Amino acid sequence: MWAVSESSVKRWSDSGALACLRTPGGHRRFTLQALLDFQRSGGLLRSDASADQGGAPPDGARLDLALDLALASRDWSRLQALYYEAAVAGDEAAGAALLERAWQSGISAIESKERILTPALHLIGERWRRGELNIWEEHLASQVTLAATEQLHRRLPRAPAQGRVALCGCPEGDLHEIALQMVIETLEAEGWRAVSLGPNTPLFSFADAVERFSPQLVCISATIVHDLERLRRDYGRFYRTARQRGARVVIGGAAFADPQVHSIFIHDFHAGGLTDFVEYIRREFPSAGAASAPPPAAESAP
Ligand code: B12
Repeated sequence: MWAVSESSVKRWSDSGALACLRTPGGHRRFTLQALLDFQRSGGLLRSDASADQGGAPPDGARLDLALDLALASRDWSRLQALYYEAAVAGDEAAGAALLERAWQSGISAIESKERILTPALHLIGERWRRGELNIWEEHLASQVTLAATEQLHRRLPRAPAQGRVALCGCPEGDLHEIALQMVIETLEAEGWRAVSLGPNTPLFSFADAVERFSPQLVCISATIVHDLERLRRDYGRFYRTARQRGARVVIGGAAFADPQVHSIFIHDFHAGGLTDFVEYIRREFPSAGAASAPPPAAESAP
């Protein structure tokens, strides 16, 4: 964490500057709070820490420290900023590590998605719009996000399968697939089989897929609308097919803020985010278990 030698840490703890607990066998144990207190009180700076390494701690160690502090104090804007830096730099390992450590510190996968990734991506969009970010940086950030969130998702527990199927996709002309992936991961954590049609799926084809998979749920994520008239034309058949097959239709995404788009997409539920979405599916499909709660912070990594 501070890139100092073991003997420095022993010296600080023996002098009482860095509080420690002793195991029955005499080993030192440090609570996160004790480390943070020591750091805040300036102990690290006053010590001969830099001399151990012949200078200031390396960037990696400083980043680790910043992340630990932000996680310990649930400093969401700092966490967003740290994630933003990793994403725009195309640093998939750092993005994945941030999500992993957030999980270990008791932040649920949904909370990470809603309170860290989403605002960071919105900021990326805003900076791109203002000409402060290059398109390639936005592309890198998208790739990092898709990979990092999937990496964590693969390692998390899932509720037992209930034999339920959800069909998910973005309408034709919409290439924004990150929210879609978040929805799919959320469903899988809840024990659903989520069939992804991916971004840019024509609605008439969505309707065909409903006939093929007979899902209980259809989830549409729309960020932008490409051809409003075409959507208007195709949506009617899609919705009728979904209803006839007994599927509920859930919509979400920035495109539905437009009243014209909203009025075309007749739906059963309009999700503002993932939290209200999970509440909805748990309420409407009650036997689906819950697996998205994080472990207690004291527990070891999953
Ligand atoms: C990444 C990105 C891209 C990437 C997408 C890569 C990928 N693989 O997905 C690329 C580079 C392809 C792209 C392209 C374009 N983009 Co773009 N993009 C973005 C950016 C930065 C992030 C999008 C994102 O992933 N957000 C994160 C998600 C998780 O947040 P969210 O959508 O709000 O979703 C949350 C909730 O709404 C909800 N939710 C969403 N959907 C659903 C669905 C269900 C069922 C449920 C339950 C919940 C749910 O859950 C999420 C969880 O928090 C946004 C900025 C922004 N404000 O979002 C711009 C943004 C959306 N893009 C924009 C634009 C203009 C474009 C282009 C037209 C640019 C161009 N001239 O080429 C193209 C259009 C491409 C196309 N045909 O779709 C504009 C749209 C403005 C507008 N309203 O018209 C934005 C807002 C940027 C800006 N500030 O101007 N983009």
